[in-house]
Amino acid sequence: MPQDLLPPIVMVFAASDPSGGAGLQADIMTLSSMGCHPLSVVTALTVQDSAGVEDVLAIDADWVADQARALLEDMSVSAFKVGMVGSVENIAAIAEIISDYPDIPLVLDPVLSSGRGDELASEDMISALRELLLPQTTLLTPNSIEARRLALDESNDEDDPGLAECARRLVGAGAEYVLITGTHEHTPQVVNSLYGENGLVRADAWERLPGSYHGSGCTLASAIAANLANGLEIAEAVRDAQDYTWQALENGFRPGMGQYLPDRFFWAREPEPGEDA
Ligand code: PXL
Repeated sequence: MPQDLLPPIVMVFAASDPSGGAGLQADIMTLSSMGCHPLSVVTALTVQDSAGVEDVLAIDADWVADQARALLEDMSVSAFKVGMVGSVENIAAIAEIISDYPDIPLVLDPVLSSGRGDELASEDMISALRELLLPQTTLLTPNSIEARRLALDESNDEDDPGLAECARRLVGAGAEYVLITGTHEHTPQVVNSLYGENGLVRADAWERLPGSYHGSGCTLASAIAANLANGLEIAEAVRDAQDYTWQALENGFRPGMGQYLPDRFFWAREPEPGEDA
């Protein structure tokens, strides 16, 4: 294959979700479905099913750093994506590596808890994300709950200042752009809002789907990373990735007794014209 026909390469730092719903597996499927080649650096292992997370084992930070360094000395990456990190030490290791590649876009999905509410990040990890990774982030993709947790000063019991103000603070803390997803807001449609240094850049409203999904945030953040790696500008990357994610959710399936999983390869299972659905 000629070198200029290489698929764009995206390095993800994420935790294994053996259910294939969220985490590293969601990232690998999404990036592959969108024409990229994923490099997968494991930050933690989890024990979980489609309902929730039972246990987490963080990988040693030296192992996280070694997995990434070996690949980065061998290949050129077009984007980084960071999901669940596992420990404060892992955040420090990832931040140090990414600081050596200031021109490569970084999508940071701040995974703080599972869909069921299992805690996946401690307060120390939230502080470390804010201090070490936010200043290097091209696009932060919190849901509205994560945006409030990252932006609010919990020490002085502040009232909710609204999502636009949370975004303003997160940009102030160093993120170039912030996409706050609105699934958890009590609105008829799901409204996802992209903010930059001058405030709102775009807002997209989507029909609210009836199911409860495992891995929608990972899918969206990876789809954006794929689009950035494919050369799209941020607003277009965000819009197109929402469209892809919405279709993956609409085609979601329920393999167990818990949540629905997105079908990141919905296009491969669509009937051909003339074929019965
Ligand atoms: O959806 C966030 C997420 C990311 N990564 C892993 C997870 C989860 C949610 O459960 O388990 C490994």
